[in-house]
Amino acid sequence: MDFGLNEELVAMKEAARTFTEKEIVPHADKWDEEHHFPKDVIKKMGELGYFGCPVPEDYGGTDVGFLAQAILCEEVSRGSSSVRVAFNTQCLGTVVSILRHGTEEQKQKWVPDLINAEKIGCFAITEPNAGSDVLALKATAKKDGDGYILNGSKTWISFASHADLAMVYAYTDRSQGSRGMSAFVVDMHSEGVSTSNLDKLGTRSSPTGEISFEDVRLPADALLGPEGAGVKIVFSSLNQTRLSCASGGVGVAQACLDASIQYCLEREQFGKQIGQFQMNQALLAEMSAEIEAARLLTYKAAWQKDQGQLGNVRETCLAKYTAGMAVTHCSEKAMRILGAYGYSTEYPVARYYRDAILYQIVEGTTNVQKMILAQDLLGYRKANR
Ligand code: GRA
Repeated sequence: MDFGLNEELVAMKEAARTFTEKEIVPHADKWDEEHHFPKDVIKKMGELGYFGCPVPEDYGGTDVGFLAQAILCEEVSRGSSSVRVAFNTQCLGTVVSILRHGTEEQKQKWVPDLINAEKIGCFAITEPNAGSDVLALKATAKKDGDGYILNGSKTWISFASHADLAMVYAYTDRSQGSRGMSAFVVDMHSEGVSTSNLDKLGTRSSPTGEISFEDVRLPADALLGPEGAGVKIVFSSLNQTRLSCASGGVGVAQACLDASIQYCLEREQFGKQIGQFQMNQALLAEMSAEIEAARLLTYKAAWQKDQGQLGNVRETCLAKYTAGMAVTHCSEKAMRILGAYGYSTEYPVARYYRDAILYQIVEGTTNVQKMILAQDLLGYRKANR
């Protein structure tokens, strides 16, 4: 067992930290305030290969793996939780499924543009009445000649209003239950597609919206995998996107700890640095323990994926759950250490606090992660596939 990162990973981590410090950190609060989507920065990340880590070189990737991507994702998230979302839209929630289930033509057609961020991606699972209960989604894709006609409404879709391509899940045959769901790659510029933006508490430079599909004509090659494979594709895709939530949570938690340490060393009260007070010391120590645990679980889940275990639902849930808890605890502790300055918009801690809670909601709530883990422990439903 080796807990050290190799030289290549250390160099990538340092380069990502420098990139984040230069391109993201100075602007992140302003972008958040203005609800600005930093598409140019996402494009730069695409050009640097950030989204192509688990992608073979034949499709324009760097093939350095999931662990490498998790490390980059943590560093980026340390600067902006909003920018982190691009790891899912450009790779884990789109490209990884296309690589696993697509034909050679489909891979060539979509993968290079998504990982370069030449095209913006999104993935559309959630509907107004289908959140945790994915199988309750209502969108339909009816066979029409060679292709399909897509109808339905999706909501809470990251990057919806900027997306060129969407992974869309819809029923092709309701009578088949879960086996009647199919996955499609939809050109978002097709006739009948419209989007609208939603407002939210945090992660405000990652636009989130609704998508309406009204009699959208899909060509035959929009179907990913065979008809009916949608349920397998969606759950295995969530098992990859949850990895970026885990590393994203670790990144924001680390940003909370960094800001807390800095403030503890700067601020003086009662004639000494506030870092001298044991109650503040306890908060820092607790934060670092939770972050380290979440980071190790995240590295483990990513490492397993690099060994080919893309069905490691249990370990990915453990990482996502632990990181989600760590980041919310750390953001609250940072707020307590910074006091009124934490609550003010002068320091980024207020943004971390607003962004943190998302990690307990998105890509399967904390309760869903617990359900998956407990059902596996009890032998009711095996998590790893
Ligand atoms: O036996 P079968 O053929 O009916 O298939 C079942 C099962 O074998 C079927 O799905 C299959 N399956 C899987 N296949 C491959 C289940 N898990 C996997 C897997 N990992 N790989 C139905 O399975 P089931 O166990 O009966 O499902 P269920 O009881 O309906 O649901 C279980 C559960 C609650 C855990 C699941 O639905 C779940 O994970 N829900 C959470 C959904 C979620 O994470 N939603 C987030 C949506 S995306 C998002 O938030 C992003 C938004 C922001 C953004 O755009 O970034």
